[in-house]
Amino acid sequence: MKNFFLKSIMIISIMIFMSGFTSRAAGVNDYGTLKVSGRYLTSSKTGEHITLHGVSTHGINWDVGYPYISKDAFSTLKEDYGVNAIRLAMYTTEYFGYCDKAGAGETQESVRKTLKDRIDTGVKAASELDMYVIIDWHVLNDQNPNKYKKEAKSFFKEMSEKYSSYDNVLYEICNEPNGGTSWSDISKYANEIIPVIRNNAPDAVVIVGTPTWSQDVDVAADSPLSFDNVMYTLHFYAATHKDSYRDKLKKSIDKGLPVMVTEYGLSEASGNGNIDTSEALKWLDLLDENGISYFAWSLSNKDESSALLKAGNSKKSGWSDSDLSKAGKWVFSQYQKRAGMSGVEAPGKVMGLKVKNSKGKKIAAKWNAVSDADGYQITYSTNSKFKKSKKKTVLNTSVILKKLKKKKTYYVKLRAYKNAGTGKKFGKYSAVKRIKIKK
Ligand code: IDC
Repeated sequence: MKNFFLKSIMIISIMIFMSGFTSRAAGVNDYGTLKVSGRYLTSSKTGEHITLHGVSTHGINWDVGYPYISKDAFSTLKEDYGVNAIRLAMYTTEYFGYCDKAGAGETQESVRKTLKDRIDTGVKAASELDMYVIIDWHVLNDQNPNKYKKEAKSFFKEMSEKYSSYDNVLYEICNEPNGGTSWSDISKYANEIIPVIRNNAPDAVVIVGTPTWSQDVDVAADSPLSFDNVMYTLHFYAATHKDSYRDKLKKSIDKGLPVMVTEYGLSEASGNGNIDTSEALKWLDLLDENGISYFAWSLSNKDESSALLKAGNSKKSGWSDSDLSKAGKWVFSQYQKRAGMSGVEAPGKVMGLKVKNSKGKKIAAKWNAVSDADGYQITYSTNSKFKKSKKKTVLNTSVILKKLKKKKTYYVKLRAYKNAGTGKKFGKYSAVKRIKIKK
């Protein structure tokens, strides 16, 4: 009997160890701060080359952007699709951006506070999920980053101070200079902003936009900045930007420029219109061959073809295929492939979920085993739509949920998963059970 007990403990410990080892997407915990070495992003812990397969929010000042800044949304991106980084795009002008006049009932201070709170939610969610995150000063309509240089300085001073102890934050100091802004204009701006960031966060990677909506990496390659740990931005929209733009990238690669694609779309440059998956594939192949990181524009349900969710889709996390736009399906299946998640069949649906309220504000849940599962993810909330839900990963077919609120009704659902590459492949959710906490 004693022997059996010891053996079970050993087996369980090995299982727990292995699950921790194989099911966690390799991320910030493994790699630590990122560092630019030659053309590559590398891990300061292991020295490995790292590529980020990320998603950009739409503008975090837009109502089609900020609702997706949450731990639930980011964890869906990570676990279901193999995404390992997020870009928080904060417009400087347009739609009550950071440097715009405030709308009715707001002051510029209150607008800025709201935007900074959203960034904070995003940075913390990414950090808890072991994901990298870019804080993007989204210059677009304002064209020349020098226009709001003073604001940029104080913004990046504050951000780099606030997140100086975070090892997952990267700073993108000007999204897309345009309107004739030259590389020398951008360099002047960067030479003032980078020291401000470095003063607080000496090791943080800084990403610098390039002329003509961040297309001219070849121009930047001719006279790169004198700072270490800097990357240069290239953006492409596959239905508009094709061979001639890839040639610019190739030139910059030949000159050894560290490039990051902090934005790309399958659509036309407008963010709408046709989507071109065959050009997009040529791009991703070229980026992969050269170890370049990329972020898809955008995590939004706006009615435009670059949006990754279907127009008007109401789900804010936990998407399934039918919630994704054409672009979303394509982008996420590419990411799953690269994360080694494809080719793994989803496990079956969980049946027979039973819940009961055990003493001490707890729920005891059990269910039938799914034969091909590596584990289960249980989700519970006091809200029937699972808003503000909690999640727990379990290896057995039962669990006790603790620290619940007395007299509240809880909703519980569950799905099985199989480990797949750096993520998990989930099966369908069980039926939802509800239970009131009395004891
Ligand atoms: C687009 C959005 C669109 C919005 C427009 C203007 O998709 O909903 O109306 O901006 O604010 C970029 C920009 C990025 C653009 C995107 C598509 O960085 O802000 O988003 N794009 O046009 N550069 C090239 C394309």
